[in-house]
Amino acid sequence: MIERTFVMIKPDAVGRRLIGEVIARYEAKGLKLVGLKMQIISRELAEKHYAEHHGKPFYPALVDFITSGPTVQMVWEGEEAIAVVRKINGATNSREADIGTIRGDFGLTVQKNIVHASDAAETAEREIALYFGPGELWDYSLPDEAWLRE
Ligand code: 3AN
Repeated sequence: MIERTFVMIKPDAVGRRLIGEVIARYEAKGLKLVGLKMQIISRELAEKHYAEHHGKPFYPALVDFITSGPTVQMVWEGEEAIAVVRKINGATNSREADIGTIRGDFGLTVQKNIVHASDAAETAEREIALYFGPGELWDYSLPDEAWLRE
């Protein structure tokens, strides 16, 4: 099934000049970029985004971190895009993430783990709506799509 998923490149990866490396992984896989922006997110938005983690010990540091510098917001589309992107990203703890994944190749910590991606269809819908207005996502075709769909 063709899905859309929300991905955010976190301040550590922007600071380490890894934006291109991250985007290249999703493009090489065959996913299609349908929305893209860069912003330093407000505390209010960060708190909405991470509402499910409210009350956990790492929550205050997580909100501090995600608002500490520029981030890149994206929506990627493709066959089972939600699960595929999570696989490309690797495990939350970058030290345990498999080599070959984004976190496994570029990260060393749990919190500063390069990327965020939606973990389920409902989350993807909620997160996309949190960061993108309806006029900011693009429907378009690419000539290789027949090779990348079931
Ligand atoms: P994922 O991003 O892999 O879905 P979640 O949803 O469990 O992971 O956690 C959201 C974010 O919170 C993680 N990306 C990471 O930055 C941070 N985080 C999760 N667990 C911890 C932890 N034990 N210590 C510090 N930060 C954490």
